[in-house]
Amino acid sequence: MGRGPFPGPVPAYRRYMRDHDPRFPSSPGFWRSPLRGPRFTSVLGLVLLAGITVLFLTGLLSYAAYNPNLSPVNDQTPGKGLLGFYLFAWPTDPPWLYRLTQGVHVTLGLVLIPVLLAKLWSVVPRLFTLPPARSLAHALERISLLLLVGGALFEFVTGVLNVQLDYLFPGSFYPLHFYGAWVFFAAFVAHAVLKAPAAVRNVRRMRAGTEDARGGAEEDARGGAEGDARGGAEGDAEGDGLVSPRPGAPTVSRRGALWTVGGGSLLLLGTSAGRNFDGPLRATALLAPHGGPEPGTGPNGFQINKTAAYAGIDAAETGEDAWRLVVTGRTGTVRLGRADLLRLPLYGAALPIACVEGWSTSDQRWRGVRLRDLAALVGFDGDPPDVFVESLQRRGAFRHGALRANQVADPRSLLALYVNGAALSQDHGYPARIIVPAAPGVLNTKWVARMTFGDL
Ligand SMILES: Nc1nc2c(c(=O)[nH]1)N[C@H]1C(S)=C(S)[C@@H](COP(=O)(O)O)O[C@H]1N2
Ligand SMILES: [Mo]
Repeated sequence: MGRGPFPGPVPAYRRYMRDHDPRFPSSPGFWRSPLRGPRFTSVLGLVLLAGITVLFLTGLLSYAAYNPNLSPVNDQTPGKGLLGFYLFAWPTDPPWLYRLTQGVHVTLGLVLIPVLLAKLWSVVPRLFTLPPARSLAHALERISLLLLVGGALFEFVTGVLNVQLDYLFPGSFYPLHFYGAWVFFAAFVAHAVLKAPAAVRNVRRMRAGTEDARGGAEEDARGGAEGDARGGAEGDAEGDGLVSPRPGAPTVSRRGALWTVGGGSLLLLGTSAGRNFDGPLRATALLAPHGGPEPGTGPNGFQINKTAAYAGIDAAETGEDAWRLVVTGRTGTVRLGRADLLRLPLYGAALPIACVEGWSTSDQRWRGVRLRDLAALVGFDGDPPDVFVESLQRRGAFRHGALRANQVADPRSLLALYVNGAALSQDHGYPARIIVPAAPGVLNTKWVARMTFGDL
């Protein structure tokens, strides 16, 4: 085996060469790392099984948090049909709920990158296996793997581009990541159901300690052989064809390689997690666009998503004379200047901003008019409905959002005029912005111009 090309034009010879000549990636002998094998792949696979399940669930929660059913704006995914389901109205308690779920979604997604890459590396010989399909079943399995690998890369790449590059494609990210998630997760479930039992067995055997002392290639080879003896798919499906038949000298032990992957993940954790905290901790989020130092000090010195300049908000439109809030409801329309709002009862609420991009602030002390009091001004006493909020902003994303009745009813949901004892700064939404407990930051519309209460 593997001693060089077989001469001859006979197709059977060629096939033999293809499968046995180590110069071809389709031959197992081409792949020489002694790290590859069922155990290495299984450990990484089980980490991904747990991690990606959490990513999927927190992703679904984020979807639900967008109030996807409220027309006309929050979720405009075309043709979402049944996939647009969600199971409950997003609650307003605990107020840090979205900060937690989305912080976990984004941070965990980043942390899993080294694990995903190592897992793909560990099974890359399979990509080259020839013939591409031995049977219909085999063909279907390989297509499902294509969806699995393609889906994983797609979801991770779109996710990273979105959180790191400050919305590279704000309009299209949402449906792309949404549909990609369903394709990826369907393939992921099929794969996990097929492979998890063998992976668990492989890791158990590893735990049983047979490998640690001796390490590396020899063990994997034996593991693979054992599996084969017990009959391929059942025994060592994860290890099939992964163990190099002619391993090179080890440059790192399998344990060392796992530590390297884990170290990469820890590094990403250490340079990402800080985006969910304030002050010195945020400065540790070296990799995050919304990490780094706070934008200035003082009452308004906390993270800003889009500045007034970016959003094209002209100071002339927000001045006392120019700005009017237009509130519409059952009994008609009222127009209120900032001075009118200040004459209404004002309330305080300590609430965070938690962005879909996985950064958040700790609680800020907001002060303003309760949303339910505004609803009452236009004929909704006691039982406020949904509301559609529009900003002064004329172009770009996030300039409007729909809030559900339970969010309007919460006494902590405010049209905020002050934060931390000072008037809102232009960048934080002066003269007035929405702040709702537990809602994604994107629903906290800044520079509010118009609120329409009623069934959406
Ligand atoms: N009009 C308007 N409101 C907006 C946005 C925007 O771009 N325009 N960004 C939203 C997003 S995505 C977030 S996370 C929060 C951030 O609020 P902050 O900039 O005050 O921290 O504002 C929301 N409100
Ligand atoms: Mo956001």
